[in-house]
Amino acid sequence: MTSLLYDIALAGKVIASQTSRGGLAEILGKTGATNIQGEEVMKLDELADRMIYRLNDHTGRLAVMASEEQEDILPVSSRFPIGKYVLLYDPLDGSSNIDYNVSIGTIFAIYRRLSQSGHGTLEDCLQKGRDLIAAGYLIYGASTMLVYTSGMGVHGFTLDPTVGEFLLTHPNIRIPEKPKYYSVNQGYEKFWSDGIKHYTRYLQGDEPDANGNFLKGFSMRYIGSMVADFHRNLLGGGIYYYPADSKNPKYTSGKLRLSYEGAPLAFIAEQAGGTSSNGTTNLLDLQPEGLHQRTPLFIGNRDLVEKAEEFIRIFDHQE
Ligand code: FBP
Repeated sequence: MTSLLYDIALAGKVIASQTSRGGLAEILGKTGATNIQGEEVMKLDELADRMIYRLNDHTGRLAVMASEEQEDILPVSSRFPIGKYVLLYDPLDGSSNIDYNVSIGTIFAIYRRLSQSGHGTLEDCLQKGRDLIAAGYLIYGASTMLVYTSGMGVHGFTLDPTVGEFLLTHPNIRIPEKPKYYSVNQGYEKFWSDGIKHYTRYLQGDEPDANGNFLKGFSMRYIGSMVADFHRNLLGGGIYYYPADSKNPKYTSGKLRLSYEGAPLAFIAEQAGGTSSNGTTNLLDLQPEGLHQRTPLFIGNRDLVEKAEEFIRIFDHQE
């Protein structure tokens, strides 16, 4: 598994070498294609997707892969040995920010295969987050970082471009008990349920909880790249949420994908002392039904996530 993490780190270095050159690298803009999500594919989405696949399809470590950019599972070519691990990934998170030099990232989730032998299957890719053996993300920002967990704490590494290596800079990351931030696209407020509207006013300190307690009010920060918003809250304390909304018929059950966005970040949050929810259930306990299944998502400090569940229970009658 360590070698698999190295392969992912190498893909991250290659992607970082492109993102850091931005307009110089002819890497900005759209390809003109639309992906399975119905989203316009950015050139960097395509490059990152190809890079991660190519750097992992021949190593003999993987049985199957799945990507946000590809409709179906990605079997390992029969030309190469087939391994025991399963890799799911969002090659480029925060695509809408690529052309604006804003932090973006890559998210990955690693499972052990369930199928006995031969090519991996869809079932291998539809495992609950509780069965993750490792998960992490790369963030391409002021510096490039790799943050991961294999169930023994969360550790952050920073890419030293002078030696081309990720060096340990953030050992054993713990979400600070005292949160500072809430992160949500408040531009969509009018499309939210009552529970989410009341909860957001609670985070702003404008409304009490069920026990009549007011918060002092948190600072709102929203980059629009989940990896970057999650990373800030992981280090500074806070909650990121993307609830279901009525704005887009596609997002009535949330925008973000359970298998390669929600579950891996939920595993990291849990390992760092935080938690996650879809509004009623921990994301790690959700059984994915489809590769690109969407979910409402609340992730960060445990008490803030549990508070979200409480407001949803009270105002949206979701027992
Ligand atoms: P992708 O870029 O991988 O599709 O991820 C979804 C995402 O960009 C998140 O990173 C981000 O938090 C969210 O969507 C932004 O959505 P919106 O523009 O609706 O706020």
